[in-house]
Amino acid sequence: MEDISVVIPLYNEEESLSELNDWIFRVMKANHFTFEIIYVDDGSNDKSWSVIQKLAAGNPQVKGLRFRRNYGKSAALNEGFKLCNGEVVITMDADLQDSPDEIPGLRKMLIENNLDIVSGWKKKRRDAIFSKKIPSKFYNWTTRKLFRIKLHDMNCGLKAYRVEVVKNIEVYGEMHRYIPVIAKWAGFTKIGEKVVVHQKRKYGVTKFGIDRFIKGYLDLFTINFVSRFAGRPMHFFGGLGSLIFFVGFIIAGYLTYAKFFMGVFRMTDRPLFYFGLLAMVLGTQLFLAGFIGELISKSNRPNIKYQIKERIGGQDVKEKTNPEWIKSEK
Ligand SMILES: Nc1nc2c(ncn2[C@@H]2O[C@H](COP(=O)(O)OP(=O)(O)O)[C@@H](O)[C@H]2O)c(=O)[nH]1
Ligand SMILES: [Mg+2]
Repeated sequence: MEDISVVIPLYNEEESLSELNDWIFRVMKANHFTFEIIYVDDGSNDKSWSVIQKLAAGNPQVKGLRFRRNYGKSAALNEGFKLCNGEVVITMDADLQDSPDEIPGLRKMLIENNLDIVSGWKKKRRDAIFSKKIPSKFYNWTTRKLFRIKLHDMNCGLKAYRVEVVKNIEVYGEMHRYIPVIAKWAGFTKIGEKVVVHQKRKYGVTKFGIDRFIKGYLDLFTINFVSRFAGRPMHFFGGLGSLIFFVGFIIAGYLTYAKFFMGVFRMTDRPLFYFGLLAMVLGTQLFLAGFIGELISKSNRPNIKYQIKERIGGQDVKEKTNPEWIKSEK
């Protein structure tokens, strides 16, 4: 088992890779760490993969994984994590914006404070102010409030994990932005933060443009919603649906009463009539959505992974055969 696994997701970073690789080697050698570097090339269409092949030649520490097409940073991290052999897993960006010099400090903090995750904090961020810094402040604030995780820089690429953490979480979609949240649900709650240096992008261009605002923002809702209601959609849709239906029903009841006992005949002239109608239809729809959601989540149940921290004896029994005496009974 190595001391450190470095996982590097990348997309079109041919110019940065060998400089980054040399730098990591220097840091590891200087600190006498045993290590591996796992590059995950996410369907780059530049020469990134052939650079990685060259770096790997004669260096057993260098490992690589290449996707056939671009799946996104989350998928790359997820698959990279599966390969890790180290006790401590470091993730970092490939574009030289994160400094390998931070690795020993992150590892030290993780081990000495017995943490699950140490997340980097780009306190002095060397990026564009309007497209990166301000939106990022906003995201981090929202995420902090929503999930009660005290991190200033949730989406920092530079992080250190205990290996157990990365082996037990699933990062998919665009969820790499919220790994500390995912880890927290899985029960890895000891999350620390360390200020790290951040550098200007030296080569190439940023891969996360304007669309990341929209995606990131929607993911925030998804992650919040899924965390609360994925296993019980009826509690959300059914509850809301019943409530709205009930309001509509009361309105319809009142209008009916008005018609027969108060002599108000032209119900369809009243806005309230349409409102009541709409509420009842909408409520029924929501209720049905909850019901369908429930059926879907039931049929997916076996996929839910419950986190088991330790075991003493006992194993999952996959198959169960009837004992002898049942057969002999007839
Ligand atoms: N695997 C993978 N990595 C990506 C993708 N897009 C960006 N990256 C990597 O994620 C890191 C951060 O991306 P970057 O464009 O620098 O984002 P920025 O620092 O927020 O501007 C870099 O190492 C990129 O190569 C992608 O689609 N897939
Ligand atoms: Mg970058």
